[in-house]
Amino acid sequence: MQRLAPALREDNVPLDLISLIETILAATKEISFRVSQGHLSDSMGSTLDENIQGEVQKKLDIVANELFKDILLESGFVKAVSSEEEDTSVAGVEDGKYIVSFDPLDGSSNIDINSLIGTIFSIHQAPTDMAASNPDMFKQSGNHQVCAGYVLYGPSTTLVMTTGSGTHFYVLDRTHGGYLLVERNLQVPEDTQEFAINMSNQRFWQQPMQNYISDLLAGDTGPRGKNFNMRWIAAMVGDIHRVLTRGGIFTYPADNRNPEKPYKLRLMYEANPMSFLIEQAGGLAMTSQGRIMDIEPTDIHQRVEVIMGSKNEVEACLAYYK
Ligand code: AFP
Repeated sequence: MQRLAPALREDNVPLDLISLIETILAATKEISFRVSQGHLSDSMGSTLDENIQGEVQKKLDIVANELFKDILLESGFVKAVSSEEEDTSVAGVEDGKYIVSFDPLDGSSNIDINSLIGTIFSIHQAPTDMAASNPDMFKQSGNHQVCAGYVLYGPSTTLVMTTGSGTHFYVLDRTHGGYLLVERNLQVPEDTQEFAINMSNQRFWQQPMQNYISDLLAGDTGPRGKNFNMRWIAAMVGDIHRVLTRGGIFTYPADNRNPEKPYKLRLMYEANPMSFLIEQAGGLAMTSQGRIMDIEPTDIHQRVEVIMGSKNEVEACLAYYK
């Protein structure tokens, strides 16, 4: 099996970007170790703090956030970082060539129950005409990502990443401490009979999503003429990993629980990187209005509607909005 750096060189990834990716992955190895230690490490449980998103921070959220921030800012490659856990972006070096957005620990509610969690990251070129302290550098659409990926801390620690030449799948080999390529060019099957949505929010959804899910639930006697199964991991990394490996549709639709906050998932830290991975694997990544990666961000913590996965199923869902 091929190691990470030669696999990236084969895709003509620039050497400084390879070094940056290796820097990010060094931090994921430490997180992977802490996660595998579970309650033996002192990172379990909640803090008394809330992040900018209004969510209670877990200790491991903070540990992971500090680790990624420190390792990236010390690397010399990075002009600024932006994290789901930080109020605003944090400046690195003025001549850094890249900016990195990350969700240090996606699926935090799963930490204490020993279920799936992961790290999501997205890399853009740093604009040369803005200071490192300017958060506006991050207002770039997903189309401009040069790399996106996630590390899933599951029974095995897996990395799924794209630099724009397909979506590739690696596993952390603890015997030599590096990520090994196990599958090139993942392909999301075009059709599926599996969907992922938080059903407990059903009463808050807009009518098109209500109608779509109700037709899936009607099964082989309904308009879709086939049965559908449902999965919900409560960590987008886990749900998207399943979609990338065996197909499916994943959605976090708009809802009217709080009129000020119709969407849950974050554009920079969740939706854009996952969209890049899904599209590079032949799937679709949309809102009900268009491609997620076409969105021109107005805020680094912006939230967005998400409908992504198997091409034909995403199209079937979007047809309800027309
Ligand atoms: P955290 O990053 O705060 O843990 O949130 C995870 C998440 O944003 C996403 O990964 C899940 O799909 C979604 O929230 C789960 O939300 P529910 O609370 O609706 O299950």
